[in-house]
Amino acid sequence: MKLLLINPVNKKRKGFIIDQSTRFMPLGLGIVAALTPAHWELEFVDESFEDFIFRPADLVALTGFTANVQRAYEIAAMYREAGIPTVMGGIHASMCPEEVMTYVDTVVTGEAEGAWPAFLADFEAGTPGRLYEGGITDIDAVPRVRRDIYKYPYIYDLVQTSRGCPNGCDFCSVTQLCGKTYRERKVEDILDELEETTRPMLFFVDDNLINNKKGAAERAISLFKGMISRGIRKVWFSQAALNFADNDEVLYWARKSGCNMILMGIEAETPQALSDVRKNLNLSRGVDSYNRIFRKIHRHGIGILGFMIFGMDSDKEADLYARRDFIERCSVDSYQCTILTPLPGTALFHRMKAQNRIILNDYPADWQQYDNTRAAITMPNMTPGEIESAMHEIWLSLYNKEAMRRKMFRTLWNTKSFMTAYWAYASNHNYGRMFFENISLSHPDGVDEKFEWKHRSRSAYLKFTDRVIWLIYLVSWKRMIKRLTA
Ligand code: B12
Ligand code: SF4
Repeated sequence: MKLLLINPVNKKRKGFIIDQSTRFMPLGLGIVAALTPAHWELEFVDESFEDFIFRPADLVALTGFTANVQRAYEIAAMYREAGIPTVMGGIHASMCPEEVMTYVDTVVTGEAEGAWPAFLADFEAGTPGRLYEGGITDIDAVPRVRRDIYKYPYIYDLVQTSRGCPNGCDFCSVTQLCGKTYRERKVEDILDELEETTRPMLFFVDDNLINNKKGAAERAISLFKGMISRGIRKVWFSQAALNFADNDEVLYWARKSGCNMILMGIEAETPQALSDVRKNLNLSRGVDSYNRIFRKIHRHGIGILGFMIFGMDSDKEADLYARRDFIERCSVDSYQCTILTPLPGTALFHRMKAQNRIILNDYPADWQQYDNTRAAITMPNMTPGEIESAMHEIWLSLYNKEAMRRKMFRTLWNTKSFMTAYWAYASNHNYGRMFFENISLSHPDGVDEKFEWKHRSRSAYLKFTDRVIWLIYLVSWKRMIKRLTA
């Protein structure tokens, strides 16, 4: 019996995966593979690397973000036409099971651990059901990810050390998908898994690496120390909240074990905008704490990738530009600047639906636009056209080469780390690619593929900093790459 595992990718929105460094292994399918008995032959296809073409199988399993689901349905249609059964799980299937069921034979909601074995047993017995609810799994029952399926040249290994989040922010589906309590894997088990990883880069995909449970900081420290004592040498990244900076020992050991950058939900710089999206975590710390926190993290050589949201209910055009100015001024090193989007299953989605404010509502076709770069809802103070065109200007001003260079040199100054400065710079390029997908060609003053202004001659600043970068390269780059790949 052959099981085909597929990660579909939206054909219209490929900006984020143009660069190899932003093609990530779908960890969920590695878990599905691990839960599948050995008598099944497995084949995995990731559309971030190759366009899918039909290939024979006995069962086809799909995963999918909302923005990719239309493509999942196209692939499922090929197989249904050929009479081959299809099953889909993951975030979109969990939030919209009724819709998904019209396109595939079986839907699995929630975590695969609680449903996949039962589904496969029914399938093998010739009696597969239409819907299986995996719910929330006992964290000790999570199997080791089958990493042998990831045959593509991903740059990062992905590892998850915990699941869940109690915060339930308005725009986020994590609490609905992963539950309200943090479930933590045992440190020894994580270290064993880390020893199986092969890539020099590592991304801990936890939503909050240092959660608010008692002992979370000690757990993190023992993980980082364990990485060092077992000789697990990685350059790593993770998501965390503002409390990441609370404990100097955490920061010290994080850096020592290879932490390069922390991805953090900053969202906004004013209490009003934060309370619009119920970002209570940041409200409780206060927006005045941001810079102190960033400085503390920087002192350990670690960079900050700030997630920022534009288009809160109270936002007027001037507020969007004020947020842009805050990003330029504050010391976040890399920035993801998205438009508030009502992802299905979130509190925001339900509220917007009840208020009849969703304008991208021709489902499933419109799901393709739910990648946080489009105005999907109406706003009290701006029209969708106004917010989109303001965002185009904001993206152009933040992700052109001069702006990104300025940030890079500031990162270098703040962290004293070339590696951190380089990754922050590279991440900004990656986000630039994602945001410019719609606009760089059409905008009269847009930027070219090198992120430089199309109709302006190269600035003296760029010419000068090119030389500086070249010098840095000569002195330290090769040494660093060698150390990284040793
Ligand atoms: C890591 C991560 C990323 C990474 C890597 C993504 C990747 N390819 O893996 C990066 C940083 C690139 C990323 C980017 C984005 N992300 Co993201 N990301 C996550 C995060 C934090 C963890 C995902 C993960 O690996 N989990 C661990 C695995 C094991 O869990 P899992 O995939 O859910 O799989 C389990 C179940 O879902 C199920 N399952 C999954 N697939 C299947 C298939 C079958 C057949 C079955 C039976 C079961 C099953 O079983 C698995 C095991 O229990 C989630 C939040 C979260 N906690 O889920 C957000 C999340 C998935 N991201 C989200 C979003 C919106 C984005 C962005 C669009 C944001 C943006 N604008 O930048 C981009 C999209 C970029 C792109 N074009 O791909 C949303 C998706 C919401 C939605 N409805 O689509 C989430 C849920 C966060 C949120 N805000 O709500 N993301
Ligand atoms: S945004 Fe972060 S803190 Fe808020 S619910 Fe999602 S994962 Fe939790």
